[in-house]
Amino acid sequence: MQMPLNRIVDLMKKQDIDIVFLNNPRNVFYVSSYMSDPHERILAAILFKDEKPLLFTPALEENDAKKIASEYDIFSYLDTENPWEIIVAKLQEKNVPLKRWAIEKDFLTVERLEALKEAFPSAAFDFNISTTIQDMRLVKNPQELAIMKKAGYWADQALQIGAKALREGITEAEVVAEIEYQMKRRGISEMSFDTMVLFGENAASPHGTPGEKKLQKNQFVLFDLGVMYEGYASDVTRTLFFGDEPTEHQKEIYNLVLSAHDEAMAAVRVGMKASALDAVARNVIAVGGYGKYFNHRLGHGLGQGVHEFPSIMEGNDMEILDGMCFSIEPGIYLPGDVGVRVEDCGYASPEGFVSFTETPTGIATYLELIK
Ligand SMILES: [Mn+2]
Repeated sequence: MQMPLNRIVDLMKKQDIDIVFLNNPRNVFYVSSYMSDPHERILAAILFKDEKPLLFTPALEENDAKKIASEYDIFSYLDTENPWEIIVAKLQEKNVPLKRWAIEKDFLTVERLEALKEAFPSAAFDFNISTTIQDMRLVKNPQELAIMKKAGYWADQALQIGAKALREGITEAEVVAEIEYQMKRRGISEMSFDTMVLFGENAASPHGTPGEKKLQKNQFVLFDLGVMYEGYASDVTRTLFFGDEPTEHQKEIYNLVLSAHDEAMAAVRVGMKASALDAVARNVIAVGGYGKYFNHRLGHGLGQGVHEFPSIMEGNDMEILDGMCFSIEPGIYLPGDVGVRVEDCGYASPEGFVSFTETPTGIATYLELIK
């Protein structure tokens, strides 16, 4: 598969774009492999049709960037300098036509755009490269998939740590703290979102907040978590049964969610519509009598962020492509009673869905994890 930088240069030739200006750090990472959060400073990748691309970094990052973005000409600025003057001077030095610009309309601030317009008064800033990159990011290449598989491995590890921390009386917040502490000790510096651990009826809110609730026997424990690994996110949910024997009601809800999850996983085909996949899981839960308690979409895309495109939901007739990454996460939420969700993320392939996470999914998962 062609690398992102080359694909964008091809697009520039086709669309007659002279310059692509990227300053969303995720997009900069996507085209250069250099990842950084510059905060209020400027980080930019600047691409041309026939010239070596430029990477503009704060001076303190120049050496790090040189090690990674080897195909770029790297230049930088000090905090005491005006970054725009340096960028403009560098571009003028290039002596190439800079008539048509592609910019990130969802990211470039009005202030920065005005500075560019002032420096290049006869240029057109009309091409929105954000949507192009968003579409490119829908499909991951084999290297990206390999990294995401590792991110999934660490999410599985985090679930195991969480399961082992469970005991009567422990609070949700304490379990969260234990997971994140142990992950940091293992070198995972960032979770992909706030770790969620919810006990019993607290899990009936799909986006609940862990707090002081103490764990009691014979409750469900919902874990929803993920890590950032080499710039990519993982995301997994397991609902564990903590106790001796689930009630018939608990089993009914759990197994219905699990069937919806399993049937949706098995139904994934390259070329099917996202909405059709959502319908597979939704139908299982509706037939089981709990349709109105599955009150969110089946899944979301993920990659460098934990919520990207595509949305796996009713109304989205986008075709699922080979290499598209997304979650399958049906749930049933009965207010004041129980909440159950089972989630795996993976990608569509000609052989079907390939999951990034491997933690078992049955109602006895807790026992399997603490073995
Ligand atoms: Mn998710």
